[in-house]
Amino acid sequence: MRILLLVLAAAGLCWGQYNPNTVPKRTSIVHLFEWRWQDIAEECERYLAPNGFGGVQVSPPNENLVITSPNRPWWERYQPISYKICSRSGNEEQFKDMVKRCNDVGVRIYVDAVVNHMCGAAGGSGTHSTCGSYFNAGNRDFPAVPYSGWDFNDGKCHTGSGEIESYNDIYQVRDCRLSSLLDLALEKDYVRSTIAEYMNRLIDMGVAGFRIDAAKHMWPGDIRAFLDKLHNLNTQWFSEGTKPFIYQEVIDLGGEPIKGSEYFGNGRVTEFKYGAKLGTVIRKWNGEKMAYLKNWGEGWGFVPSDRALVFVDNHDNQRGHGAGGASILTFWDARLYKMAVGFMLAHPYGVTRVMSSFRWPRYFENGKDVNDWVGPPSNSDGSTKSVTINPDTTCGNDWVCEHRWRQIRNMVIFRNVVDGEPFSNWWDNGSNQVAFGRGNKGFIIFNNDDWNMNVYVQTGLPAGTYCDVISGQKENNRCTGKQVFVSGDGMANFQINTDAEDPFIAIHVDAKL
Ligand code: ZXY
Ligand code: CA
Repeated sequence: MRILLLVLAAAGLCWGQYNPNTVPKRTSIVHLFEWRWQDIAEECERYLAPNGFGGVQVSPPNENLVITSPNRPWWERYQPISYKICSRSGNEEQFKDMVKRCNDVGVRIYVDAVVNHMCGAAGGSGTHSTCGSYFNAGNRDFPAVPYSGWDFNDGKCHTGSGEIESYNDIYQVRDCRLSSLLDLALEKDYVRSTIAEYMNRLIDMGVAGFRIDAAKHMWPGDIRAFLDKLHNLNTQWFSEGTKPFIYQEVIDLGGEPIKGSEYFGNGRVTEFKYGAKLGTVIRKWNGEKMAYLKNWGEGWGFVPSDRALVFVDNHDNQRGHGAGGASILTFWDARLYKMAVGFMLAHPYGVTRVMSSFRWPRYFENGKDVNDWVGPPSNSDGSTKSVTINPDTTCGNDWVCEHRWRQIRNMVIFRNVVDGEPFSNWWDNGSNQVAFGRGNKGFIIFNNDDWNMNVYVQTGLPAGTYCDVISGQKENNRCTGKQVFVSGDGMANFQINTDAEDPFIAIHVDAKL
């Protein structure tokens, strides 16, 4: 019997890696989009570890095509040239130093793995890549990997253009070119092994997991094949036998034949409906109201909580295109955005990822942001600017640092405090005033209606005076924000005016005075 169980475990019955491998009581990931490795190392030590962040999703670390028309767009990093660790974020030595320093303070690193494709078919030839490696896109030649013509799907794709022409044909979506990107032949053992070797190099350095970019465009079995070749995590920081955390970017908003559920065997999937719907509700579009959030999660047709990686916005859909479209809330709509992120972090559903962006010169023409391609803050030589920290703890050089906004940072802490506690004490007014608790550890209440709120509700919390962690926080046993008085029966009075700077209040047991 014992042997049988061992065999089943070894055969991968429970292979899929759903656990982010964070240290206990650190539950959220932050995406430090386009940050340099040196800046991330500093941020782990000076900010993320002290504030209970579990890990960082980093931009693709491998060598990519340098695109100058338009001038260094953010999406050039999604056009690989080789698997050398060499990008605008830094070199291999800097990457290794970041992984070590972050792990040493208990903050995990997750790598964005771009392995469905290489650069675009029209990428040309030469050495205009971030590490100067030679390539010839026209001949499918990437000697720095190496990949050659045999390693691509040109023969397998049956559309006239070689491009994905219909998302209703699952064969096109997996075997043809996405946006002209040269599509790797992932059924080949050589390609699978080459990808696994790249990922294993990162695992051995100490990374804790991967975002699998464009997973919808790869067969689930092909992903499984390269995941099966991966090492366990580095035992310098992780216990023996720990598998890398896997979350797959599957944009499934419904209406296409490919479903996120096809990928559950490999790991978690990104639940894009989450941010699209939450944006619609908080904007009060299409007759939506916050009262409907009572059964948020699976009740809204989302994937099971233990298979979901969730976020309010991501690096793609924050630009007004991509999955979710105009409903997506971002830092540009700061007041509503903070409510959405607050709701997400208070709610038990999924593994949560907070976005941390750079500002760009957003400019709409005919409803489209013509600057949606603009890359990170950079110097005239194209190098990425460092993240500077202002005296008031905000970031400079056009780095937005949403993860440092008081309301968001304190809700990351809230989620850690209430970790494992059940969704409880839901209350709503039938409109846009809602509240809920997490067992007897935390409580949050929103007023997104156009009138003032003054209510007595059950918090589930022990009696006492609590500090609202949205308007302020507990510092030296004082409260810098509003105070909430919970009586012996758990009831408390909340007043939130419709024009409040932040129309929500959150309290938890670590902010009890
Ligand atoms: N790009 C612009 C110009 C080039 C890049 C564009 O108009 N692309 C066509 C429509 C967007 O399609 C893309 C999708 O995923 C990508 C793309 C991409 C993944 C990559 C690299 C890419 O172009 O260039 O690694 C995509 C896939 C889907 C889907 C929607 C979009 O339902 O299954 C973009 C780049 C978008 O808009 C992009 C880049 C990286 C990402 C991502 C989106 O991780 O999620
Ligand atoms: Ca593909």
